[in-house]
Amino acid sequence: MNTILIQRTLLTGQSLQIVQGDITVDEVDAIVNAANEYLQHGGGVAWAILRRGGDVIQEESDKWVKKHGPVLHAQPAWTSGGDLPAKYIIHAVGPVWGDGDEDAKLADAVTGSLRVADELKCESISMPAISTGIFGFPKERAAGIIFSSIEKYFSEAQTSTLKTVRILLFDDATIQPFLKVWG
Ligand code: AR6
Repeated sequence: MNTILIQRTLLTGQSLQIVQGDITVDEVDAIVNAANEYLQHGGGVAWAILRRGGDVIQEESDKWVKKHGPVLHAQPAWTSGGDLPAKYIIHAVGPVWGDGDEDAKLADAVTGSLRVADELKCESISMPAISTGIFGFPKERAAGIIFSSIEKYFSEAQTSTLKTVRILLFDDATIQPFLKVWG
């Protein structure tokens, strides 16, 4: 079961939540996958999404890359949710720690995901701790960037269908730094 640990209402009206649990069972319009640029969902949260959501997610991902090329940080891809409760999966590519310009790339992946969710007219979205697993981004630093990018996105958006943004965290080693940065 996914549990809200803490939440607040942004100045722009959306509810921002930190939720403990498993993103693959979250009942939202869209979940974000922490993907790589070729959408080869072999490990981490991507693997968990594929396992529960079915092969159709990899098939749709392969078609996307064939059509559009490798996925850019600022322009996430999207597929159906397959067998997941979520209608859509937004495949965001975060930076690999050490590749350079990581903070800006992570911010792009977060705001890009929110923009795609708005294009898909979603009211709710869940996002994992992008880049903080296999890609090695330091967790506290990622938390600060993820929170501030979300606020910046809404403060700059003309309109948004989004009402709820859930930061969906799986493990204690990630939850603690995110709660610390939250304040
Ligand atoms: N629900 C929510 N969060 C989860 C779940 C889950 N079911 N499972 C893991 N996490 P990672 P990255 C957390 O490594 O660092 C893949 O191979 C996990 O604990 O999934 O962006 C992709 O295909 C961590 O906090 O993503 C890419 O090649 C967070 O999700 C590469 O890994 C992100 O960890 C992307 O690496």
